Amino acid sequence: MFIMLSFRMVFNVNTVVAVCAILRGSSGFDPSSFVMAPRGRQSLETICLLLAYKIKYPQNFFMLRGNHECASINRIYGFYDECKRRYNIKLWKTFTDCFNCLPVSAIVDCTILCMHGGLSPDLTDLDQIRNLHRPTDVPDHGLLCDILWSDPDEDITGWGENDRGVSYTFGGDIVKEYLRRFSCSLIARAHQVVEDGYAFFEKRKLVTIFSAPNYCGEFDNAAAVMIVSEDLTCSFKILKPMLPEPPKPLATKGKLR
Ligand SMILES: [Mn+2]
Repeated sequence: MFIMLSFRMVFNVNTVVAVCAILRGSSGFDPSSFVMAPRGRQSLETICLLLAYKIKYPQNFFMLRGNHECASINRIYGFYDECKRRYNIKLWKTFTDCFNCLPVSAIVDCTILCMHGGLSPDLTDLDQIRNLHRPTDVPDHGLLCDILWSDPDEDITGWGENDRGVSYTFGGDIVKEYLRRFSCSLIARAHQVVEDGYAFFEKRKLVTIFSAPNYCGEFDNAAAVMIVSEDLTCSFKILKPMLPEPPKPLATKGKLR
């Protein structure tokens, strides 16, 4: 918790990074990443490994909060049950305290703005994020909620209603306007399953990255990690999804002659 709080709510990263977004139990990744979202099986192993990396490499490994790093959400989506089944409820409460301290945004080399969900109509200055107090729960509306919950929508201009019933959607015009406002060139976010593991939006001004293949066993999506080189070139490492097992050939009894 103290390590989390030592990073500002929006912090700067000036190094070569790999950006991961959304891992689940049994997903592999490199240290030096942005990561989030315990969901699915073996969430405990995943989050403990991430926290261990954070303790071992505090200046090279970064974690941002996602909408599931919130007691009311992971109470429902399996993390609470996993803590209770394998350990106890007190452990879940300790994780909640830890999640309430996570920063929510990072800026790579003053250029790539990272967050889990997206933009907020309440966001005019990044200092507003810096000034959010921690520990904090995720409120059901407002700036912090939007950063963790909002989604881009290529069919709209301006702000729209979000099907999730939480936060907003935003069009490409908003992406351009906010990038100009913050003097950034790319928004990197997660929060939506994308088939190839990554998907661009608004002429490469926003990228959705998803680093868990075959998400929750319900999707056959690939996973991706974005690598940002020293000269700020972005490339992607793709982990292909596992294909469903082919049907077994029918057993034949003896051969016909
Ligand atoms: Mn999410």
